[in-house]
Amino acid sequence: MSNAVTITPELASFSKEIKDLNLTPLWERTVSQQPGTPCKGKIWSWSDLEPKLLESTRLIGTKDAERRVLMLENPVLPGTSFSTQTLFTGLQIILPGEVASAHRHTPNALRFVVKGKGAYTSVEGERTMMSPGDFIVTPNWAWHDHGNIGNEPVVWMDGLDSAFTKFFGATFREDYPVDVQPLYRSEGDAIATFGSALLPVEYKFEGHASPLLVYPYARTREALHHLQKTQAAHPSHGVKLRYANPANGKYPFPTMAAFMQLLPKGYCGRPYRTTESQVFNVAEGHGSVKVGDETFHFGPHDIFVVPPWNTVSFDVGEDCVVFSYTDRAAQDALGFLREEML
Ligand code: GTQ
Ligand code: FE2
Repeated sequence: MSNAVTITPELASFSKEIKDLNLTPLWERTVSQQPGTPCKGKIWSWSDLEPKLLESTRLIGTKDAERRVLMLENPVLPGTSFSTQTLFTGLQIILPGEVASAHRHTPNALRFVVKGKGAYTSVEGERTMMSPGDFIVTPNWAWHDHGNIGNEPVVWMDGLDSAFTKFFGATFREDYPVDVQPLYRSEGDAIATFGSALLPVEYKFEGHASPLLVYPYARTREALHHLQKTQAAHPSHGVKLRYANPANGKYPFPTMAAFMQLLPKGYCGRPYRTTESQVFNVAEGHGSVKVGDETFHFGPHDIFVVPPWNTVSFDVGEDCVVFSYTDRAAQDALGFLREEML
């Protein structure tokens, strides 16, 4: 509904008078009542990203940078660190022998491993090796540090809900007293405990984020390829699975959802829109995606952003596997989520 109030001279002078009292008449507001934001759809191609990441390794170390991250900012949000109004997207690179020191903070973080082998992340006393395509969970207020014990650079994408902590005025962080936190769980404990649709007999979920620290790509990929053979693809999403918190079947974070989808060779998807902010990272394959009025051609490791209520449709000439994360968990919990196929 837009207002059609005729502003009489009396109303105009009334508005002027109350301004000094920090009051504004609602009948004069011009804010949009439609879904969506000023954010733009955008793609960052790996051919632009990789050289800049490598260049940054020659200019700064993890000692100084703490995290060597290039933030992907929406063109309408320069200086904010955000790729949409609700999501942070960064690309982190770590060289052999480097350590990214231990800290914790109120924002939740997810990692999607892009390229390279030999890096680990340690979360609350458990170390996990990172492989391309893995989805990794760093819950709010969990101590975490990263390192590279291999012999090549390792790159991953960071997705944070720091826009939420900022919005609420609840951004806190703390450094661990030493660079590398002590390990008090064995590598593989989380996946053995929570990664097979089994739970410890007396387990009660009391956290906020998924206790499964890593969702390995090999398993996700196999599931998608199996399902591609046995069932019809969704008209808009192809074969798409949601990463679940194994303790409650919900989202891995109270704010963020994550997905992996397989778009089979020749797939031409129906346009779809959602109130979610969506960030995609291409794991495999080349194709194109239409976001609003723009068509982006994508290949492996490209990252693209679909702001709320922008129409999105996929068209691929070969099998593509695409990771994404969104603010769906928060919107679902709050009752805001809306979506439609067009
Ligand atoms: O790896 O701990 O991209 O704390 C931004 C903030 C990564 C991290 C980011 C962080 C991290
Ligand atoms: Fe962090």
